[in-house]
Amino acid sequence: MSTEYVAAGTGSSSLLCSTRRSQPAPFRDSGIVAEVTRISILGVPSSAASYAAGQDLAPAALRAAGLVEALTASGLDVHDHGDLTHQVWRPDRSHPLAQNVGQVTESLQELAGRLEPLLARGDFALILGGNCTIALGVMAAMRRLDHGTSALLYVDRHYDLNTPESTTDGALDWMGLAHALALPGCIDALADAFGPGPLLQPHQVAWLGVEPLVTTQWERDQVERLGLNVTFSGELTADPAGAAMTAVGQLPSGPLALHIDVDVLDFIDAPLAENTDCRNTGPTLEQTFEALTVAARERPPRTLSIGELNPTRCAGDPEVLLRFISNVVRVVAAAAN
Ligand SMILES: [Mn+2]
Repeated sequence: MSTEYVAAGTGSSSLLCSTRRSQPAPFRDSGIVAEVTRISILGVPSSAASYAAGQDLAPAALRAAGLVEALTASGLDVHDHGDLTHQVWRPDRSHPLAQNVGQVTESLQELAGRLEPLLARGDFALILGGNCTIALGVMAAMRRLDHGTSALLYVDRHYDLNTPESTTDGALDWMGLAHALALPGCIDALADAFGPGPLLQPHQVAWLGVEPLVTTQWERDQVERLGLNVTFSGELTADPAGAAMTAVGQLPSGPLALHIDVDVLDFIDAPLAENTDCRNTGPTLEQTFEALTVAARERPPRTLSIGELNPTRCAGDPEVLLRFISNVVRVVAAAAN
């Protein structure tokens, strides 16, 4: 397929350089200059779990808009490992309620396999999706590390707890955490793809930014039944730092993964997400990344994964990609120092 529309908004990386802060990220106030953590970047250019093609173009769009240069310029030791297998969504008429489940599973296994050695040597990993299902590949790699009970701060407008039985659209990108928890009705091939038992126990996840109006009854029933940790969109918008502290405080103390679905953002403030329903609701880009930065300072994470960014959405507002990159740099710097 043509990737021509990737170029939208990518010609102004010089603007990023002029607006980005020029000082290196400050070290923690211990008075000791810490060793800079190596930052490893992996792209997962897949839209197989989407409603349509588009998210597969996000890693290239972020790089073209200057992501790597912005991280390097902030004093970080950055290693870009390139992209995993490119997958473009197409209708899967053999599995209408779990579209492209084979491709999705292969992509996540590939991600887990590539990520594990990077995490094992102590790198911080920045994973550029792709779909929100990448969080499963990240948590699979974290589990293989065996560094204690890992934790996932999942920043998303949705719970992603649907199953092929709870909805009719067949898009796996809002079924990922259902499969991580191995909820009833999930596809075994995906739920069992990372080894025995559920990939995650309910207490290992804290949701931040959920909008109750877009949850399904099935999802609300699971939240109630399992006693899941949820901090809602209204709380995130009213007090980003407080909401982040609440969510992090709910998690076990092992290695932490941060994940953001950009559909948590008010689409009019930051038109980045595949989902265009989030207009004039939800936190701004700056509020959301304030929360992520506070979380990263409170408990330095091992990974940050980005899901559901469709670069065609900001073709008319290319600067939003530069704002997004500046904020990603802020979180990575907070995590790495
Ligand atoms: Mn979402």
